[in-house]
Amino acid sequence: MKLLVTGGAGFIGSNFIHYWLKHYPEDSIVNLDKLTYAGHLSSLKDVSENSRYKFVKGDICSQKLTDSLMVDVDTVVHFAAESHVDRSILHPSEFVRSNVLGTQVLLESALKNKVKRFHLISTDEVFGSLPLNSRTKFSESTPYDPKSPYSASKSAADHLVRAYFHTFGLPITITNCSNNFGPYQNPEKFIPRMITNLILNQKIPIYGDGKNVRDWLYVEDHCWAIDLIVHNGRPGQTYCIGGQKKEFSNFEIAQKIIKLMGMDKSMLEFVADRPSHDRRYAVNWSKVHRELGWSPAKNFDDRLKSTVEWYSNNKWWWMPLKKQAESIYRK
Ligand code: NAD
Ligand code: TDX
Repeated sequence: MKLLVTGGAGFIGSNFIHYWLKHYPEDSIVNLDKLTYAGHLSSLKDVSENSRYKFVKGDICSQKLTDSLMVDVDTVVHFAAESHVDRSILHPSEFVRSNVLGTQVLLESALKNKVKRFHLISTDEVFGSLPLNSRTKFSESTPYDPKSPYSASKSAADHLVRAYFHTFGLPITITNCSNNFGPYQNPEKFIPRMITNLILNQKIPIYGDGKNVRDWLYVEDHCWAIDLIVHNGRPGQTYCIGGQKKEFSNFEIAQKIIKLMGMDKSMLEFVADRPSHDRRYAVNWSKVHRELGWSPAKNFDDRLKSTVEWYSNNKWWWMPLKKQAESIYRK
């Protein structure tokens, strides 16, 4: 396969590029990334000299550029987006530009160049929020009900991608996945923020009452799900990907991290809540399990432990990003 990966210098995209080059020695990848504050070539240091990998710095909103890059690829895996909910509350317009317009520009190029598969990475946040203490989960048939400018922009992208399937027959697939965690995640996000704060002996801030629940998906498990869907998923279909068997609140996760790092509860601090803070996400991933045999390879506690180890052993990667990551929270 010849892949165009967008947003490959970000968290999930860089993990995906590592994964794909390792598992598919015949394939080549072009990585198109604008290198916003969230894109880091340091995440791709190990593969930068690989002859099957090429980096192009550029914007997915540039039709001329995306047209030219798609001439020679058969598969598009589209990660590029503004991805941070807190930032979307401060600056919504960039979310509409990259997440909505950027996706439509890519779809146009994919159609012109007759790509064999256009895969969009979307989020479970498009489905809104679930009540605490309920057993309900998001699935492929859950109605859209986005609550933040981020999730609204991702919803619009999902609708556009499906419209290109119905209207023009473009062979698309979409994954709506839950919260990812693992190596190379920006320290502005919850799990890496907690770990890196503790390494620096700083308190860890919990929004509101700490009872909010997320469905945590280890990034490598997510890459495997995308792999299965890009190869064997049915065109036009959406697949929900989640990682959790047992649910944990943000407070419980913070306590697990504190324990893994040998610290005590005095490092926890409750702070003001995020506006319109979605209460609970939970994903029913039975479709991808049933059709393609996917399930998370290890349990959450093992994955959390290896994530703590990765951040402890790779300060060179996150330390230069930490100051900027924290500055967003002072606004
Ligand atoms: P990220 O913020 O770490 O990386 C995004 C990447 O996209 C960056 O490298 C950035 O430079 C690039 N980018 C942004 N705008 C661009 C543009 N206009 N042109 C070219 N490149 C651009 O994001 P992530 O956490 O890796 O998320 C990847 C995708 O997965 C996103 O679409 C996000 O909505 C989705 N997603 C993420 C999570 C999660 O937990 N991280 C969960 C569900 C879905
Ligand atoms: O300091 C914090 N304290 C805190 O309590 C931060 C940064 C977050 N939180 C809470 C808010 C959420 O309930 O932790 C939870 C996770 O927060 P984020 O890491 O910001 O993720 P979330 O808002 O859930 O969105 C993420 O998952 C879905 C990704 O950033 C999105 O790109 C993805 O679509």
